This record gives sequence, structure tokens and C-alpha cells, in this order.
Amino acid sequence: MIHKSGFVNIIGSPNVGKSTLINSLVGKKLSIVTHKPQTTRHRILGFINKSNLQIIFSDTPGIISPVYTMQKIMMRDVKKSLEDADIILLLTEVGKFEDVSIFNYIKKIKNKDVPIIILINKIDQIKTQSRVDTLYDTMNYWHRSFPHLEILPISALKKMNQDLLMNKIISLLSEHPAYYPKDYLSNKPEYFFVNEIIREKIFFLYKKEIPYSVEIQTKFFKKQNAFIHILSYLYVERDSQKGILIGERGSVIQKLKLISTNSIELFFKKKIKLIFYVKVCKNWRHDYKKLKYFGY
Ligand SMILES: Nc1nc2c(ncn2[C@@H]2O[C@H](COP(=O)(O)OP(=O)(O)OP(=O)(O)O)[C@@H](O)[C@H]2O)c(=O)[nH]1
Ligand SMILES: [Mg+2]
Repeated sequence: MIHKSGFVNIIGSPNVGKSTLINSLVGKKLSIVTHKPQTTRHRILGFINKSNLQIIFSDTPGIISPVYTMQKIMMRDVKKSLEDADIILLLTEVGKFEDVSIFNYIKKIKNKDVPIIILINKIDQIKTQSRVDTLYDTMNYWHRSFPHLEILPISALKKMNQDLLMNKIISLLSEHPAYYPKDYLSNKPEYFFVNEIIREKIFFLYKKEIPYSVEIQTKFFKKQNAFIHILSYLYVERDSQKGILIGERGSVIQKLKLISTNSIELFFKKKIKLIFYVKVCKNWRHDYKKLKYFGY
């Protein structure tokens, strides 16, 4: 029996559904999903392990032209993921006619021998003939730019054409022993998922700059009998944001704690006791040293 293994890296613009796709492919919610762009900040690996197969999927931040230091580091992660890919899934969505920045990224790797599949996501939203036409227009648009590449319309959310995609991926993978132990589920430690779940809830509860200005660092994570005890620091960039995060007499942060607790319990399938400290770390998004300290 031959064994196949390889790195399948998902790239694309912000908000097209990259994290939704990796979660749906690996069957676990490893990567947070929100309706706002620039949700994913780190490269996250997700594994499919079978007796004759190990696929290592990688979710990446959405491709942007970086403005501040954190975004620059995010794009460094994207570049890395282009370099080590055995297969690239370039994700876009129906009706999105991408600007040139994404083409520049592809051009860099196009000369290499890496298979690229263009995935047109969110086809579950197609309810009218005019949307069907938009899908054809989107497919034609990509086909004209990259006539030799395979294009597959999918819905990451509703798992449409997922079997087709999986078969395609497996057929493209090379024979190779597993790169990681077969019981690996992700490259990130457990506390990372706590940070991410809290961040996801912040996207839902707070507006404008707040979700982008918050960094979560879980300082204590201990399993004890039926419980996990967790202490997480919530860093904001400015004093004024501290007040917004906490809300009047703690009303908003209490809500954040409640919905975060529920999701973390679901993730770890254990009861948790969660404590938050809110702290200010001035302009952390612009400061290379602080970003390094935060694990970027
Ligand atoms: N209708 C529909 N919505 C989708 C689909 N896939 C993703 N979405 C929605 O699109 C939004 C963005 O999804 P994400 O998975 O966070 O997108 P992303 O590409 O990871 O975004 P960034 O991390 O910001 O780059 C969310 O509201 C998802 O629910 C899909 O197949 N159909
Ligand atoms: Mg994402």
C-alpha cells in the first residue's frame, strides 16, 4: 500500500472563506471565522490522518498590501506558505474580480511546478439566474488569466463539491511518508485556541477598530479534574480602548466572558473557569519587539 503526504496551502484575499474551508476539510473548527476581513493573523495547520494518507492543510491570513508591522508579519507567513506548498488552493468567491496584488503573488510561484487549483467559493449563495451568470463570469475571468489552471466552484460552508476537491487533492499528492506523527491535530498549542476563540467573540461583540486592536495572551492553562483553569490577558493599544472593552460597570466584558466560556468548553469538551485581565500595550501592532513577544 502506498502512502501519500503533503502540504496543501490555502491562500486568497481576506474574507473569501479560507478559514471556513480548512475547518470544513479537517472536520474541526481550528480556525476562527468572522464576517469581517483580516480575521486570521497566524498560519494554522490542520491535519487529515488516515492509514495511507496525511494531508497537512494550512490556513493563512488574507493577502493584503501591508500597512502596519503586524500586517507585514502576516504577509511573511503567507509567503512562507507559498514556498512550502505541494498544492496551492487559491480561494476566491463568486462575483469577486480580484485586483492585481493577488496575481503578483501567484506569478512568483507560477514558474515552479506546484499545482494550483482555483476555488470559487460561496456558490451556495447562488439563487438567481443573474448569480449563475456571475459565477460563469467569475470562472471566465480566472480562466482568461490562467488558462492552464483547474477551476472548481465550491461552497466551504455547505460542503458543496468537497468530495470532488478532496479526490483532486489526493490524486495530486506524491508518495511520501507522514511528515508528522499521525495523532497530530494542529501545529498550535491548546492555549492558542483559547486566544483565538476569545478573539473571534471580540469580532462579534465590538465594532470598528477594537477587534483589530486587541491581542489575547493566555498566561495560564491548567487541566485539573473536570475543569480547565484559564487566565487570559486582553491587550489593547490605548487607555481609551480599555474602557470600551470593559463597558459600563463591566457589562460588555461579562458578556464576552460568558460567550467565550461557552465556546471554549465546546472546543475542549470540558468545563472551564476563565479569568480575564485587561491591559494596555501601547501601539503593539506597530512595534516589532512587542509583536515578537506576542508570538508573531
Ligand atoms: N454563504 C457562504 N458564506 C461563506 C462561505 N465560506 C465562508 N463564508 C463566510 O464568509 C465570511 C468570511 O469567512 P472566513 O472563513 O473567516 O474568511 P477568511 O478568508 O478566512 O478571512 P480572513 O481570515 O479575514 O482572511 C464569514 O462570514 C463566513 O461565514 C460559503 O461557502 N458560503
Ligand atoms: Mg481566516
